[in-house]
Amino acid sequence: MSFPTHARRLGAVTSLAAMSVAALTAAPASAHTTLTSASPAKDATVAAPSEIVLTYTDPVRLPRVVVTDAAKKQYQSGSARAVDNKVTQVVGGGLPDGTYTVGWRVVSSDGHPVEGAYTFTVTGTARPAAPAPSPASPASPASPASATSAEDSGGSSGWLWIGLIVLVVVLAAGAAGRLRRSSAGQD
Ligand SMILES: [Cu+2]
Repeated sequence: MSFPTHARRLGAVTSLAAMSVAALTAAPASAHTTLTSASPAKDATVAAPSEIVLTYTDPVRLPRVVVTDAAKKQYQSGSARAVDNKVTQVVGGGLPDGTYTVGWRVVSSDGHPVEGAYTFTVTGTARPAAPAPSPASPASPASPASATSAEDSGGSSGWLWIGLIVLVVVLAAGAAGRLRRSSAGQD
């Protein structure tokens, strides 16, 4: 007697639950934010950027941006900042030429996390080859330094030479003395 009533009520509750689940999943989906534009843009070829700017359809919170090259090396510097619907991520150093992946994750205004990734290419980066002429100037003081070290290492042979010169001087003095004596004897 009470069983069919209970069953009917259970059926009603179940269908109501199913409807509300459908409503919950359908309604917030439209409120999910999406990435509308990015700088550098998706698939763009650009000079090395100093920052990544991501623009969304709605205000976002708790942004996280990771910039990686083909070798998975990361280039983001510090944390991403979110102001309204814009996320800014500073990129450390100059990006060498290559293809980079921007991986991002934000929390929508409806509380749902949204994430995505895209790539862009850097080309024509001014190489840090500019300091190349400067190694030439430290190189010139380096050569006298290596010359003195060469003299230092030849120290033992230097004493040998001094001894040899002293010997030559003594012999020459003796020869001069003999010459002087012999020439004096001739006078
Ligand atoms: Cu959502």
